[in-house]
Amino acid sequence: MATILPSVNDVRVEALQNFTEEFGENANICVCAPGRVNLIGEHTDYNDGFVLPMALPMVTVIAGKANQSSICKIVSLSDAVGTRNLVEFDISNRRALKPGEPKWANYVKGCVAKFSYDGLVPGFNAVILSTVPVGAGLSSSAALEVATYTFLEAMTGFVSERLEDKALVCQSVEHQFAGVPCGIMDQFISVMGKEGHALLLDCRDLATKQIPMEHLDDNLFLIINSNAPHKLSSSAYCERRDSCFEAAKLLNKKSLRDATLEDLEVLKTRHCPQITIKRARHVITEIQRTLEATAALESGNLLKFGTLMNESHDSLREDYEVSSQELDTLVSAAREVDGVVGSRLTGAGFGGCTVTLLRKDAVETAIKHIKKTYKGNATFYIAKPTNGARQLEIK
Ligand code: NG1
Repeated sequence: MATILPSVNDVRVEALQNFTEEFGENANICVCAPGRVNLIGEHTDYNDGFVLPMALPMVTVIAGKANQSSICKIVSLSDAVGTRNLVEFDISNRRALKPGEPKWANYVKGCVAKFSYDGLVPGFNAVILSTVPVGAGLSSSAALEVATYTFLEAMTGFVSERLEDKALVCQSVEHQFAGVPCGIMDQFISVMGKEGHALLLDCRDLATKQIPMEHLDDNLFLIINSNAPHKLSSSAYCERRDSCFEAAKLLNKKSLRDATLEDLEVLKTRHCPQITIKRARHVITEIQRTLEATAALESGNLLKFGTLMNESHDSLREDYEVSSQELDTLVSAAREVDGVVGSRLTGAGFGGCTVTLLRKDAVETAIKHIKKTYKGNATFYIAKPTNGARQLEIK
């Protein structure tokens, strides 16, 4: 059986109750922001390419209230950061806030520091509760940033005019307060997710297109968490990013978005290391696959979509070298099941999750077969596309 996630409403109610227990009064603001699964377009966001993520019913909820002081008192109850974690910090000079310990609080501090509002941001009490697993490639960090930013908007009444700007500020928090030089995909989808849709995002000009998932008919996306967290991911992520920038520079191009397969031959003549050529080949082919996959989804050609998912995984394994034994086992076991249309790793790689497109009537057989084959303890979730960050009722 796939794991049944608590509904957003359940998480909301629990967060509000916990706030009352922690602070002895009721919260007057409650917000949530979702994690995401990327269907295709991996390691393309920082190369100005295309990505196709969708927002998940896994969410980070923040319940809170301004507290008439300049102190933020925040309790995190997320699985992510242990059972109960309290942090306090002074925001009288919020622009001067710096990252520190505990690490999880840096996402909150960063948003307070960078919130694009010139007025006074009051201190506040808050409870954070999340169902987005950490280190699984489902964007728990973006969910926390975007939820915090949405909370600040609700508290101050200062709402970003353009959703793009909100996502960009949250990305800069990830860069400067978490030290992760990520692309723009995670924050965009957490802000802009739409029920029943995936989001095609052009990471160069930030143009977006909501892609309806109505053609899925009797099929669905299954997320499988290997529960093997991202290993080596931050150093390996930076190395690959640097290789891509190096390849673009050798080609005198702004980014690999502008490169073609012919350029791989040019790289050979410019003494480019073989490994850099492989990295570039993944990015160039993945950008193309993402566009083809979007067209396939729009026209209901799911077989084509599945084939492209498989090719994406193979390219991530062979050329980008970000898969792992656990992810490869999950993907190949899934592909052995009748009714599976395509399967690939999702997110940065080196652990985390896979995403599989399959017929609804094949789900139980697939889960059984994968559990038998996979030595670790995998968790299975059915992925339904949901809305992006929003305010929730406080009643
Ligand atoms: P995950 O898998 O959530 O860590 C990372 C980056 C994305 C993107 C993907 C690969 C972070 C926070 N996000 O996602 O921007 O580059 O890898 O497609 O590192």
